[in-house]
Amino acid sequence: MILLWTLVVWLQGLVVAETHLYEFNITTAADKEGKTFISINGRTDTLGPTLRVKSGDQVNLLVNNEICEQNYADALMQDYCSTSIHFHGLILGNDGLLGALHDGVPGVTQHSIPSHMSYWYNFSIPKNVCGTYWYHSHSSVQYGDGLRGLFLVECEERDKYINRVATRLEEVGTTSDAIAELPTSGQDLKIQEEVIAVSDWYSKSSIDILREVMAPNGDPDPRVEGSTTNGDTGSVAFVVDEETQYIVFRVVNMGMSGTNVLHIDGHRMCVIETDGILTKPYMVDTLAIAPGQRFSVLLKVESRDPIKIIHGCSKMMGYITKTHWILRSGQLRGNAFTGRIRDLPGFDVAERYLDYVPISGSLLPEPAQQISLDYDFADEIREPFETPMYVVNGNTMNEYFSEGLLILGDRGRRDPILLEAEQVVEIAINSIDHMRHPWHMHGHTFQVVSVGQKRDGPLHFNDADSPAMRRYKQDVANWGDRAPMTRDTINIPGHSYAVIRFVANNPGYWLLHCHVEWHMAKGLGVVFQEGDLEVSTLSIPEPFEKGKVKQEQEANTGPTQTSEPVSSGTVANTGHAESELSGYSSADGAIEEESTTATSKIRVLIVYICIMCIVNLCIWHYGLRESQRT
Ligand SMILES: *[C@@H]1O[C@H](CO)[C@@H](O)[C@H](O)[C@H]1NC(C)=O
Ligand SMILES: *[C@@H]1O[C@H](CO)[C@@H](O)[C@H](O)[C@H]1NC(C)=O
Ligand SMILES: [Cu+2]
Repeated sequence: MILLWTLVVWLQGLVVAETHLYEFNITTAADKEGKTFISINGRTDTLGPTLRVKSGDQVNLLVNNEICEQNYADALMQDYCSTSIHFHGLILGNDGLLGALHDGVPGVTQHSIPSHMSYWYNFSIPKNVCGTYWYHSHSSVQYGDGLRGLFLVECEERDKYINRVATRLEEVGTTSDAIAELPTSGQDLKIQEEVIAVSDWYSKSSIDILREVMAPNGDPDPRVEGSTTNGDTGSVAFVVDEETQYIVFRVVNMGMSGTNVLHIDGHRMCVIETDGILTKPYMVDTLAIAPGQRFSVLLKVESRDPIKIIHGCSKMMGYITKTHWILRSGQLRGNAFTGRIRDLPGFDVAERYLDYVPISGSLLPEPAQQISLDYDFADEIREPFETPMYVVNGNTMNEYFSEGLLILGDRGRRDPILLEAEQVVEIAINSIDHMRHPWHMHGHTFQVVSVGQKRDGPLHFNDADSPAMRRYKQDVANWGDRAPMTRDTINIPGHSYAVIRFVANNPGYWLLHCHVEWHMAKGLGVVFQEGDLEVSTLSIPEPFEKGKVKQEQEANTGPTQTSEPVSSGTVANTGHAESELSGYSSADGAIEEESTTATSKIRVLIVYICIMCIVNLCIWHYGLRESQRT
């Protein structure tokens, strides 16, 4: 019986995994005001199609780079023409390839995709990856111009968890902050999902701003002039279904610079996810989201009237303020919010690292390696960049890069910082300058062991008695064996620090950098080398010319690719990429190949028949035993 049961579970595993074939035609276009932007599959705003998959699925994404077509080539800087895609927060690498090879950082783990060339990003989503992610270009300043979008990973565990939290909120209400004692299973509640993707906005295109930022007297903080929500520069409305009781908002800051703030009038939000990690439910009045960060919040819809969503996008002084709406079908918007963002209840842009803790796990053991990184803006011309740059321990990030690929052993003017393989590593990221910066780590989610308050100063592990060291020690003691907030992007206040901890068990080359796009261009980041890679065994995917591949494949007889193992759920490949890609149906710009779906259906049918056979066998078997007994 156990054998049969295992078989059924195994077969179900086969059905669930699906292959998603996507194609991005990336071009440059001009909007009504003549501003240049990057369009994916003909879209008219700076938000690409949403990719929505399940844990365990296979993603095959074909990128065709036509950014510098025709008349734009001259107007744009050459390095703006090549491209790449980074899957922000996704920790990959269970498909026999190094996860690093799918990380999408040109010069580090992949070749840039030149103009008129194509590239495949093929990877499977590990079973334990589930939550809210996004993809964006890691080349030049392309993502602010539109080469970005949501990457949502669904799983049953998450859905069930949300349902359990909602069920608990039904019992205890939303007044206390921490929500404890979740039921083991949820009630039947109507929960609707919505996405809020926010960004800062500028009247010039990013490439034009970059020219100014990189000028000899360039300001690293260009003036934020507006904000966008789900690609829209205006006010957005979320229409609630008649029977909806709860809304789960997936909130993403895809911006270039500002922290964003959300408050839902007359309501509290229950935080349940930080950057792909489910958290113990925690109620807040106002949520702060740094560039690169994601949250999921659960909202009990407590009114049938229009509900204001108050949205602040920070600029140098104050906030760009917008009012969005939660409406019932047929309702009209009311009066916009006219108050100050800073006066919102519970307003605080500091990381709530003590409150947003994961549902399970514990503090990683004492680190084997500790690194302090001091970052600052060096206000003097730095060669060969001919502009002032940011430095981390004296180096700008650009100095780690070479003409070749770090992962193939090529080196720039600085060697990557070595992480001790398989060890617990702790990094203190120290802000010497006075600004708040959001830091993003590639290849890992990390535990946020400690975050300083403004003016706590830097944390140096050999300095036993600094304000930072005292807070750090207190935090470590506080955690005991509880797991600290876990995520991949963290906002660090000025003249302060954050300490992150992770296990260096993901071989590759990884960036740790500020996610302010202008600061990254000015070198604010470092490159780590993790593990010893046997370069000779790596097979690095190459950009290719689409037309050429087609001809070569037609010349070949028989399949050019062995079909993937069935357990990963991939459809047998014919090797004819071109013919596979025809017959796309377009839903929200995200393209799924129809034959994939069809094959999945056939597989579902086969599995169904198998299960029915097993059930029949069981009935027959027990029937036999029964009749023997009588
Ligand atoms: C991308 O462009 C090619 C060539 O023009 C076209 O065949 C294909 O359908 C396009 N794909 C999408 C998703 O728009
Ligand atoms: C990626 O997947 C496509 C379509 O399944 C296939 O044609 C292509 O050869 C794969 N490329 C790589 C580099 O794995
Ligand atoms: Cu920064």
